[in-house]
Amino acid sequence: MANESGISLLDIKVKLEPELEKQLETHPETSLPAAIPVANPSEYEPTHSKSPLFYDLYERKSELKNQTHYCPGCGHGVVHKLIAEALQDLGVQDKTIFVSPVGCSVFAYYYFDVGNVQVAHGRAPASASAIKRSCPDKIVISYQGDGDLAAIGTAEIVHAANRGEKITVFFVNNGIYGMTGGQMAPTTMVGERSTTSPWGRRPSNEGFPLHMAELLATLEAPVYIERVALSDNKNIMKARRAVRKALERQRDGAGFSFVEILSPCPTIWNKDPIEARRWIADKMIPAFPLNVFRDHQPAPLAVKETDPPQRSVADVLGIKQASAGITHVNHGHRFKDVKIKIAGFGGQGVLLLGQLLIEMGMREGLEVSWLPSYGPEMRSGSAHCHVCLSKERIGSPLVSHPDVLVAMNEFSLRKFGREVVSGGVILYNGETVPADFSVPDVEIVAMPAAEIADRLGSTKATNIVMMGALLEETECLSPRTALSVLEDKVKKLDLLEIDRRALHAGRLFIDEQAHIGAVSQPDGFA
Ligand SMILES: Cc1ncc(C[n+]2csc(CCOP(=O)(O)OP(=O)(O)O)c2C)c(N)n1
Ligand code: SF4
Repeated sequence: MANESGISLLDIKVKLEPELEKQLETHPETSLPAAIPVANPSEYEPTHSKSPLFYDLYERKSELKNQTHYCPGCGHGVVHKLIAEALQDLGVQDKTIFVSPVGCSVFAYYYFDVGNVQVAHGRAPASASAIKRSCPDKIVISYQGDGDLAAIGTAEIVHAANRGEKITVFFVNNGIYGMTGGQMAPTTMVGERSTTSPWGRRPSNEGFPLHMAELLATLEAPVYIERVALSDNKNIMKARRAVRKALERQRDGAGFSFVEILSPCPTIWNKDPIEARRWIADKMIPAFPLNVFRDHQPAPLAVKETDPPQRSVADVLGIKQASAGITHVNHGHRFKDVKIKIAGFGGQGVLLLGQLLIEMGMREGLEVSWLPSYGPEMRSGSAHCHVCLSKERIGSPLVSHPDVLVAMNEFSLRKFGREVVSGGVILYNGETVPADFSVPDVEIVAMPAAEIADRLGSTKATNIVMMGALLEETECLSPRTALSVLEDKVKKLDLLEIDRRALHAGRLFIDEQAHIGAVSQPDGFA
């Protein structure tokens, strides 16, 4: 084991040998010297030191500063070391991205001095896939426990492997949920006790353990799959080679590589570190045989594939490029940011209205966000969306307290009306505001938008009537931009004509009817 200066005790002992002998002569009654002289680190050349892949300092709370996050004898530390040394030898520290999920494995980000991303429970292979596809030159590692990978994340790992994502997955299998105190994992062995299988795992009740390496080896795409164990030094050296090989495969641009590591969890197993290692050898290896299940170079694809067309994101999404398409509007934006909530039933164009607004915002050079929210019943179930238009970067797309609420029905008015900020506006699609409803210091405009749209030729245009009203009432975006967005988005000419008139009608309603005696905000928006 290395001390803080990276010099092993063995090195010190060798260098001190003559000194020790002299002291033993003067104190023959003890086998230890009276005082071991303090070694001067500058006199020694370290033969073994901490991998530079690890941070110099492991940050911990002051009362825990002398220990790592891992329990004594935990396998995570050993696996960390093997990975760090392999990355160092491959010279890929600066291009490695480590994806840590939930469980004791999450602590990896306190130790590895590489790019670190933390993701939701079980989702590491999905996130790692996205990262690798966006940054194909990076080495992307998904580091997962067995609860994480084989329970909550079963789908993610199977599909990432099946797609042959060019990532490396290190699967630390300790047969239990470590971090949460020892619940049964999919890998818990038959007869093994856990807090949720106190009588031992029974196949009749909890099913058989999942063998992930074997399961993934039934798929065509993976290029390398091996199971190794941290039971003794010999097996640790095999694990070292497996870790290295998996990373080399990724470096060489091959496909999905996976190393399952049988690893001790002395704390939950209630064993000391030595017993825990012995238990791996005696119990786990027979149940999870060590093997190379797959080791081949990627075979040429049987089906000829054409490269996807290289198009910009804006082009694929049908968005006009911000710089090319910015419309310079006369009024300028008088607000820093506007938060809008649009709510109603599915089918009322609630989500679409939000999308149209952010498209307009983009064309006017604003930062925008749109967050939809709807239940399982999209059509006729309730739906709402959050829209932010801002001159600055948007921190969160969630709108808890809107400046403007567009309530497409009474249910939404009652549900979200009281969230509107003081000085804000509610645009309500209804003849009149219900007598028993009011919000202090908020302007409520009731307008029969559905009727207006119906008269114009289609109730489908109700949302566009509301949009016209919103633009006129708040002046947050230019009607000219609205028209150009509608012209681009609405393909049916007859519907486009109705939408044009609906936009105009909504604006007119605010100008000629709603504003008689209504109060506008001094600067458009507070
Ligand atoms: C979505 C979600 N569900 C459950 C949890 C609680 N949780 C935290 S860690 C953990 C178990 C992790 O076990 P494992 O993946 O085996 O890792 P280990 O701690 O043994 O390394 C669970 C269930 C959570 N954080 N998030
Ligand atoms: S609970 Fe188990 S897996 Fe977690 S740090 Fe402790 S020994 Fe390691």
